[in-house]
Amino acid sequence: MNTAYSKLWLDYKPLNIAFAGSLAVRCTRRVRRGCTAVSELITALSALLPQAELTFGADSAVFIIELDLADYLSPEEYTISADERGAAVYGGSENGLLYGVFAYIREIIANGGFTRLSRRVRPAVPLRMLDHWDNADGSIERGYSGSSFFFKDGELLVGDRTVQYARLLASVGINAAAINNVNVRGKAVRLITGEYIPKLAALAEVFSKYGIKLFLSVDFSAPMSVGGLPSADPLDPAVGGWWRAKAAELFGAISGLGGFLVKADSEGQPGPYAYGRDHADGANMLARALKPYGGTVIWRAFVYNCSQDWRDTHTDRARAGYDTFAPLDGRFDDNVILQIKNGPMDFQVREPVHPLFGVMKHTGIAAEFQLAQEYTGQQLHVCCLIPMIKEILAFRTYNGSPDDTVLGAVRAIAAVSNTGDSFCWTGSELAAANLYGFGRLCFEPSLNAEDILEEWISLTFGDDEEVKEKLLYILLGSHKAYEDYTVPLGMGWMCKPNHHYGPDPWGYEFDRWGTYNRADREAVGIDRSGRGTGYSELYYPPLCDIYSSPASCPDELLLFFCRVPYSFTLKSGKTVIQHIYDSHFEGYEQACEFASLWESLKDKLPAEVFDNVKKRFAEQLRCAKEWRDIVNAFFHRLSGIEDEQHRKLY
Ligand code: GCV
Repeated sequence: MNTAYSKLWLDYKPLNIAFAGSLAVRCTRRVRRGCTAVSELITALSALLPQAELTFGADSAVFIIELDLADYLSPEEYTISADERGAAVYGGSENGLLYGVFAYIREIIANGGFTRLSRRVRPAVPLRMLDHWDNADGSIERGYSGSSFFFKDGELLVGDRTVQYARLLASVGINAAAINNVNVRGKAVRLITGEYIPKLAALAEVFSKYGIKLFLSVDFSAPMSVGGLPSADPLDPAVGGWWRAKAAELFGAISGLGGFLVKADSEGQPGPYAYGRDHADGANMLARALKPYGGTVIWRAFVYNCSQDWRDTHTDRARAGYDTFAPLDGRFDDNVILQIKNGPMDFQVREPVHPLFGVMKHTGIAAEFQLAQEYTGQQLHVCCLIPMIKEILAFRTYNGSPDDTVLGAVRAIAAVSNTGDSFCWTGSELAAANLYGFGRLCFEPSLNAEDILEEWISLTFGDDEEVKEKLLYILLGSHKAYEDYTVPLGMGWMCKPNHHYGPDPWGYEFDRWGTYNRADREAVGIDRSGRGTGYSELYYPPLCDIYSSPASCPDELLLFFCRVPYSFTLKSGKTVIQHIYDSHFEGYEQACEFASLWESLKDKLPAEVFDNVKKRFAEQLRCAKEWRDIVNAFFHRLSGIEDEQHRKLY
């Protein structure tokens, strides 16, 4: 494991103000001097104002930090009241206080000193989580930032880097992390055994100091693979008993354990189907084992038939999650959270919002995003996901609830982490914007994406206006550019199979994964209306009507929902084929502009950062060009229709 790491947005630099004298920090009675909030405040103040003398407990304190355990603040809530002379930060618990301290530090940096400020903030959702797909051998499934910093050769690692990671997460309000891959393989199956418990307890202790609950991905068949039982049938009393004993052992030894994350009956993972049981039977059995300890089972809704025949035009992978879980609504115990991917397929650059968010009204649900850029350029391409995440959280399901948005429906928001042991944690420095922004958005979804990104840029790169302006432009335009030069109009899945990088328009077309574009000489896209697979009917009105007709379906999702001839005219006034050509040329041009803007910042950025991202831009341009030329050639040959602008098509 690479032990060197950057501090990312927590790399505090001295403020550019003349400040001498002393700063007094007073903690009221209930705040422990050694608590994390106090130590983070001290760390920040000493770095921001290195010339100041820090003292404790003076009556005329500059900083007062106070714990409010009464009714006034909820546990993770904080208030800040500050002026030019100092601040009082209150928290509803030590965690709330910690969030308040980090928020106040951000303000000091943003304002270049102490200013008047009054703020009361509570997180919008109770569980804000990162899911690591780290394997016990140290590799990371869909990892683009090096190796795991949690595991190496079967060992669990707890060290400085773990502490720094916990700081990073807490500073943006993330309060839970599942440390291992949902595909539980190899030694990870044994993570819930005595072999790992002491290290897990040490890790959970680090996490707890930063208000982070530890989650473990578990193998549903662990009663067999670990326990030696003949079955993992969730309704078999011996199986339930085994999990109860296991929960007692784990929760007894690991304080700060949050619960289990489970991928069952999906892509080869074991699950309740083997015993004729359903997902509610499976999830509830585990939930009951965890219940006495306040534990939570996070059960994934990513379940579909991954062995489809391309000739089968009736089975629609997009329907699978809904068809499996909607009938189970109301059957899950209250400590089960059903984790639903943001779209019905698999983290494509553009998908409709998953219809399960509207229909699971009697189930605790979580939205799952993917910061790891599996289908969005693998951290070699810049692709900022924050505006998209914000848009999805604000999406209205029209399910009749007073707050009918995705945000209003969820109890948790999770994301597949984009981290690894690379020096900058996320492979590319620019990908850290996704990590930062995800946490900030989960905590305060009312913030706008632009403000969050601007905040991240200043904390990471300082206050230079040119840097801020150019990076903001790149980040905000990056998702559209990626979509344009890869798979516009909601087509999805034109990437190379398995590793999901680079273009291959028919790579998935005759494969078993249920991911088709069905492009032929006449038309492209899939009819998912009532005349086709019926998927669009899984949405409440008016969405079902909007999505079911090419005349009303938004352009950006047209080919996901509808099958149309290449000559079909979009709302933009262009034909489908012309849009495909134009977007590929424009997306590539846009990527070139981003690369040259980056080049222009050479003298304003640290050399290692500049070089790392520069190399990635070179690859992005190579790959974007390849996407442009291959996808355009593919559709040109199929449709036989010329580009109106007579650009070079291969
Ligand atoms: C962890 C996709 C990815 C898999 C991933 C899976 C999931 O299929 O390609 O690598 O497995 O999603 O979310 O479980």
